[in-house]
Amino acid sequence: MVPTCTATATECVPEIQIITVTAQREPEIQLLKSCANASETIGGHFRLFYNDTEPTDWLVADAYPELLKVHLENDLPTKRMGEVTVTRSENTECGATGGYVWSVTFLNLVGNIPKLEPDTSMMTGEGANISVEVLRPSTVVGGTFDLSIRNYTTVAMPFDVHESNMKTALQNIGTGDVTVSRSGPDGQLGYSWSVTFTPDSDNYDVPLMVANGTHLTGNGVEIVTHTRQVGKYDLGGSFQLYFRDVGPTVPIPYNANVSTMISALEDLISVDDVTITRTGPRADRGYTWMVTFMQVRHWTEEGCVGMLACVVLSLCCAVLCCTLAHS
Ligand SMILES: [Ca+2]
Repeated sequence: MVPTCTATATECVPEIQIITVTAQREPEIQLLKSCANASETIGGHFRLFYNDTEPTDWLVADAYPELLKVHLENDLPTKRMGEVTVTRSENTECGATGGYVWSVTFLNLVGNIPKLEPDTSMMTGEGANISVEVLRPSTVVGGTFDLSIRNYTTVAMPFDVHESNMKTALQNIGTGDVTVSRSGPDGQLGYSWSVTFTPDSDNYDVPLMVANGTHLTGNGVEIVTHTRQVGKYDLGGSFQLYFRDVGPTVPIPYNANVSTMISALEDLISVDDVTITRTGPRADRGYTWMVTFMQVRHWTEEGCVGMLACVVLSLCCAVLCCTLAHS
């Protein structure tokens, strides 16, 4: 009877690395500047549109900042404006009387924020108008980045690169087969990508990708990579054997040579003499030992030597199984 022990890599763990782009939120500030032709006096009313919604109520041309705040926050449908702060100062660049600058800070809105659009048709004073300028834009991520692995660098990829394009860019620098999934964006248009490396015997614990974000734009923009799951593939570690419920043997390395295997088995009191042939390594670094029992203790009436039983000690992503080859 010849039990055969085979150590086989059956399931491996893919490496998963995460790339994340973030930026720091910075509230947008828009300036509303009222003016008219030189030596005119500004009066009447204006109102403001935001993002094509219904406008605010009509506001007096010299509206106090508190009044503008209340109307911006409450008049616009669905209150998408969120909270704002408003300050007001005289428009010293304006030659007319009654020109003001309102500074509106959007405390809640993120991403691309449309400009407020004034309706000045009810203002008085020749040439009366309100201009809008963005003093400080809300943070949004833009630009490009690249990734390096094993000193090979991808082409530059846009800040929102589609997963299939990132897959191609990575595979073009020799990563092997990868799958990419993108999530996001967050309020600042920052995305994150999860890259899964298909493990094979040469490529499983992949070096961490290095991200270069020097061409990304946005306040405090940052790109980081980290390993979510370390890839595993190869055999390693050791195992122990029992024979006729006797054991275990000393730990036997996953790649034990014939003499190591023989002495481990013959040290069992249930085994006197075995011969072993070893084949391998296979592509997964596993070996097969064919054990022929020349003499064992306590030959049973059935004449059966029984099965080798196995205990696996940290054989990485491998299953050690004993199979009966023939009797
Ligand atoms: Ca790794």
